[in-house]
Amino acid sequence: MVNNSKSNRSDGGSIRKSYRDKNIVVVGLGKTGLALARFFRSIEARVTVSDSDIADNLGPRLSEAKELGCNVEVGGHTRETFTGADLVVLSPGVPDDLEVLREARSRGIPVIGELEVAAKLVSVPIIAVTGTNGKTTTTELICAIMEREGKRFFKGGNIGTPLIEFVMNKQNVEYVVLEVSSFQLDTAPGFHPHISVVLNITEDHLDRYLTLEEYRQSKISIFKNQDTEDYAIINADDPLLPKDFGITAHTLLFSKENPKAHAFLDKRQEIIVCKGDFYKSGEGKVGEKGAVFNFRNTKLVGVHNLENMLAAALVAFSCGIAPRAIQETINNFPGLPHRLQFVREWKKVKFYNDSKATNVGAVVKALESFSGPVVLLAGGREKGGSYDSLIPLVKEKVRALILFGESRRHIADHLGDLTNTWLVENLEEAVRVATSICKPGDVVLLSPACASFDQYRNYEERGKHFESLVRSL
Ligand code: UMA
Repeated sequence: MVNNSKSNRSDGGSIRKSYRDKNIVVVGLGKTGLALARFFRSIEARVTVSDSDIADNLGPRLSEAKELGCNVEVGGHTRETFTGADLVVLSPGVPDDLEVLREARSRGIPVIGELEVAAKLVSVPIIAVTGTNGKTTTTELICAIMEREGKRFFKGGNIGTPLIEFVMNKQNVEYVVLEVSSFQLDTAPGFHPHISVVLNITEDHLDRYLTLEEYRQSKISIFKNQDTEDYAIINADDPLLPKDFGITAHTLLFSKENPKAHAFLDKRQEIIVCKGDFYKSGEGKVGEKGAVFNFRNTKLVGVHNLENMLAAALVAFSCGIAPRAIQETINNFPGLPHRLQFVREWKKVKFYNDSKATNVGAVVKALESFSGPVVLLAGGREKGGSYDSLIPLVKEKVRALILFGESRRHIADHLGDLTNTWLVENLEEAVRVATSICKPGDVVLLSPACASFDQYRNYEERGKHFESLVRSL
């Protein structure tokens, strides 16, 4: 059971004071950079914001940074700015191996990320969710359960609102629930969540990490500051996750099949059973055998969402939340946009938007969720992973593969011989081809395995475009 006095153990006042009059360089002027600038200016630090982009593209954020009294450097990061700093704080999207950062570090100037700054100022238990896929859904599920239980919480991190915004607003909450990316973990050496969740690890971001092992180390670093009073919630089925060895926190496992796990699905894949003594002292006391939940009325599609729910249920139990709130969440959670989202049925063909599937692992999960023939639309900007894990599923389930965007030829080289394959310029053409070849009973699935940046601003824009094309059929 969570001890509510537990936190990242801050003496907020003295930490804030220690920043006063310091020269702080904030790198990146996106959502995070601007929130950092506001925070540091509010406690009278001297702030320089440095962004590699040009002023025209930074728009109102640049104006606000100036109004806050920050010095601004745009169009690149200069050595002088960094070597004159007392502290450098990075936005998550800024690679932490830039030359200017190396130079600063070599002079003993600390270089850390926003999460490191913010988490030290949080005085309630932090629940942190990471993994390659399912982070956002699991974070939302945890928050939905908390809402049903009447708990007060802040939801943020990679999901959208930087933690530093919460720190500034001083909201009165019982928990902080964070989605945490590997980028954020890399620059937060002191991060100490009370409950950490690692959902899965598959290839992603290999444009930023040299190897899968480097990426894995980044993800599992979430456990490194946890102690025996903390909880580590881990997917027992994932071969890349360390189970309990080397983890000091109380380890809770979830599994799609293993009844020895603390939460698992039974043979009908319908029921979560949570058992063990970790929740017994809480309001969620449910007896020796644990609690049974059914998915009869759920709107969640896909096996991966069952895994996400297992993890969320373990978090809830660790917080002493009553089983009722978990079952109600299973029954009512609507799913998230662009994640295996049902769009419409047209001529007995079901269309699904899974634009958020920007890596191969996510497409594997999506294909595993359908039994019938799938017309798969994939492509975009590659992140450097291998397509091999898709081979058996494409052979088994994909009746046609329609590839679009920058990566279409490369994907065709790997998967094109396995099924009927079309190469087209863009999504518009992909939908046109899909509608000309699909048959009643098929699923047409946009699950791109790639980022969207070759043709769109983000995956949301790509998903909305797909939906509008499908709705106008
Ligand atoms: N920039 C530099 N120098 C560089 C690189 C970038 O100055 O070398 C500048 C860019 O010009 C831009 C700014 O940095 O102006 C952008 O910073 P950012 O990429 O950190 O963007 P934010 O708006 O601060 O959003 C970040 C997260 N973005 C990334 O990790 C890429 C958001 O996650 C997160 O929601 C937000 O902080 C609040 O915490 C998004 C994401 O794509 C959703 N995350 C990745 C993912 O989920 O796969 C990890």
